[in-house]
Amino acid sequence: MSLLQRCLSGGVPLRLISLRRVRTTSITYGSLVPFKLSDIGEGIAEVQVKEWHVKVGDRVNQFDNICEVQSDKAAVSITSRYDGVIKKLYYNVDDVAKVGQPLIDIELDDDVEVPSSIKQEKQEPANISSVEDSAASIRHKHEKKLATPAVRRIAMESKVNLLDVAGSGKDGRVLKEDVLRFLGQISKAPSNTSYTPHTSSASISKGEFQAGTLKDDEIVPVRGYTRAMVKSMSEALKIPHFGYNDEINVGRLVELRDQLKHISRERDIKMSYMPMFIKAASLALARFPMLNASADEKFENIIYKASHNICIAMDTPGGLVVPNIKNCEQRNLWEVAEELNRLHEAGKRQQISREDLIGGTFTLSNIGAIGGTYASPVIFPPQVAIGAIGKIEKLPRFDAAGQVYPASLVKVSWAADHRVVDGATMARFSNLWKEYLENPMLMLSELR
Ligand code: CAO
Repeated sequence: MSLLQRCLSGGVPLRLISLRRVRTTSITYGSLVPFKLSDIGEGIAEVQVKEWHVKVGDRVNQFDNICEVQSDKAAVSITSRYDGVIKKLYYNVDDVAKVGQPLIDIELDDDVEVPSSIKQEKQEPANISSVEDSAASIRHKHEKKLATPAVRRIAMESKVNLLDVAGSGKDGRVLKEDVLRFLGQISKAPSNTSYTPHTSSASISKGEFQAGTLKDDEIVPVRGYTRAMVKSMSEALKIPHFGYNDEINVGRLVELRDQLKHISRERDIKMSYMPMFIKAASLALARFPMLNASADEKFENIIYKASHNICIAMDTPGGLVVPNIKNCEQRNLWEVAEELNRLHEAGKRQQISREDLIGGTFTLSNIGAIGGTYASPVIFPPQVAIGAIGKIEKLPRFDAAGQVYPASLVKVSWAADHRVVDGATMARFSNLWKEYLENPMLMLSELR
């Protein structure tokens, strides 16, 4: 059956066919095809292999998940372009794979008609059609249930449609036990064995070890998010930093958050302090757009950005990553919280997309979620300002009547590019941000 016939008979979604602009030929293969790592775009030349979903000998179909890779910009799922049997994996987990080089060898099914791009691929490195393919693969991730070939086989043999099965694995991946649970062969309660991120290299990259486990020197390759940190922080060294610190009384903010707790449960959106810090920053940036800005390369113009794409420094198993919440100026508190929840969950799985990492205009770093009072944050180029928030603490302060009372206080440490922002501007911005947080009703009254 041709690919087009399979498509019309429902075997392959038509939408994907149009995405991939597949050209078919009548050539049949029973031969070994090297599946090359496609050009992922953005000038990415290499990626780190994070996880294999297949092994040698596995049968795969088009669009089955092959592996997860991580560049210094984003995590990407690679899916198969072919039906066939895996004959070779070129890399181990944590190896660096080069774009345009073979990732796996697949022995194609004998009776398969193949897109002409396969024929080309045997002679040429990854090209533009590969970009289309990888785009289709990524889109496909959202349109089809993820499962390994082995699980697909169990589902097929049991006549179970995977779309009907709730996946408890990473990204909703359907695991063997999900199918068995669906068939009533194991108990209903999901097991605790659902996806746990790969942590061996992650714990190393985060510099935290079990006490006494390091007996010899360990060489740790600089990979993934840490590579991006090397680049951006080296660039940041060129920026003359100006620092400014203040103390905020967040007593009313703590009350507000307590009041929102039951709605938070109802809506299933975690409302931490962070969305409030972010929203207050966006409101203040509307009055101080020079802090939501970047300079052009020769420093001849400063571009004030209309969108408040506020970056959040995020501590993840893979290290520091700084995704951003787009258009905070248009979102209410719950919408900011929802986006933060989404990014936080993706960060825990090291699955933050490229789209979430690009285009940031201003950064907040809530180091107080871990601890500490003050920090000296480093600007995230090409931005011009960053704020680090310390831990909320109960400390004695005087009220208006001169009486000591337990105040909920948090310290903020700002850093700004002194070529663009002067100290007085930074202080005025900080005062306004502080006012919104000390009087949350003022902040809420300004929300659209
Ligand atoms: N003071 C006191 N408590 C705080 C706090 C603060 N500044 N910030 C967060 N908390 C509390 C939260 O309210 C939450 O408590 P509950 O479970 O009772 O609600 C708990 O700490 C955990 O918060 P969280 O981390 O899940 O959520 P968040 O939205 O506050 O923060 C994120 C999200 C991603 C910013 C945070 O998890 C994080 O990664 N922070 C580290 C940032 C970092 O590494 N900065 C350094 C950059 S330079 O290397």
